[in-house]
Amino acid sequence: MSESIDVDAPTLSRYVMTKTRDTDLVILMSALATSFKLITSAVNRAGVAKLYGLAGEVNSTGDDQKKLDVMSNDMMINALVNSGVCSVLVSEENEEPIFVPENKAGKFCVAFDPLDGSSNIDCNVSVGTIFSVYEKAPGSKGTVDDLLKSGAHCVCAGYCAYSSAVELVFTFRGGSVEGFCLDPTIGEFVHTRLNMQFPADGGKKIFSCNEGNYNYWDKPIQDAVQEFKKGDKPYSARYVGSMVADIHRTLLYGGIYIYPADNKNKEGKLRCLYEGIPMAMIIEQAGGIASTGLFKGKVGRVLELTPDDIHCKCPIIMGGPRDIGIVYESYKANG
Ligand code: AHM
Ligand code: MG
Repeated sequence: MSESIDVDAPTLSRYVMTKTRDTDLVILMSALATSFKLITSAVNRAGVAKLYGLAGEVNSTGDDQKKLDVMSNDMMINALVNSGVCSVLVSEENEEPIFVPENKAGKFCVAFDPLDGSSNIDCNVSVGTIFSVYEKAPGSKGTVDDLLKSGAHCVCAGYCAYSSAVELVFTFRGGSVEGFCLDPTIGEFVHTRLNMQFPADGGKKIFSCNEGNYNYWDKPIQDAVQEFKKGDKPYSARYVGSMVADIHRTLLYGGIYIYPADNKNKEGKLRCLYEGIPMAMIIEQAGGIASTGLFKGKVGRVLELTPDDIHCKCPIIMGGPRDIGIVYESYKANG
């Protein structure tokens, strides 16, 4: 029998069912996986189906919406509302939260960026979906307060990268980080990366940031980035401009990813609830560090932030001790 045919495929649903007896969580993960497959199909067919370009609307943060943004958002909302296990949905593409009708409501609240990296859509560069999941407080009918909690309350977080392959990476609270590839021949996510770990030695010497913003950064961040470029063997610069792709590479290869606060954007650019917290949970549960850098008077963890608005932003500095240490040293040196 051919070795490439797996008669015992370790699928996503099998993994989830072995990790939890919570059937609502099994249903939720299945609904999320369905939406990722639908988004994959739209992204793959974007050229032939004429899905590139603007939809003519702006989203919650004032960005122009692309046709694929809108479509991916609808795919996620439809899958999650009809799963019967969600009460509140927060999407980057919707200014207001979405409340699931009572007859379909369940215990989860999900925040997501349906298609992150929109600026890369039309030139066929990797994009991704990012999500975080919370549970309603006992007795709550489902309000935004069920989501406006620190990362310590996040029960599941992950991302799906749409690239040369489609990869889903997620973690349950307190658990390991696991990776699944979409096998197009069976239409299922298959477990391909077990217990993903941030490289213990810091991994490849890579820094990833939008250096075009250099003049807006504060001095400690400027100095740290200069430090990465010093010496005979300077770090390599790698920046896709799609957070999912940049974080996926950072998790697999190591290095540091930086989107700091700056003079123009005092809170950074990335959204706390559906970009910062889920990625921080992945990086930390894989053994890395997810810091805000200096933010609101202190240097803290992204997972300690409590969002005060569903679309609020936070600075993000993620990597291992070797490289985050260089940023911390720079804060010390600059007083
Ligand atoms: P988006 O949610 O509108 O796509 O913006 C988020 C994206 C991230 O994926 C990426 O890391 C960042 O914006 C890039 O920003 P910049 O173009 O300022 O470097
Ligand atoms: Mg986005």
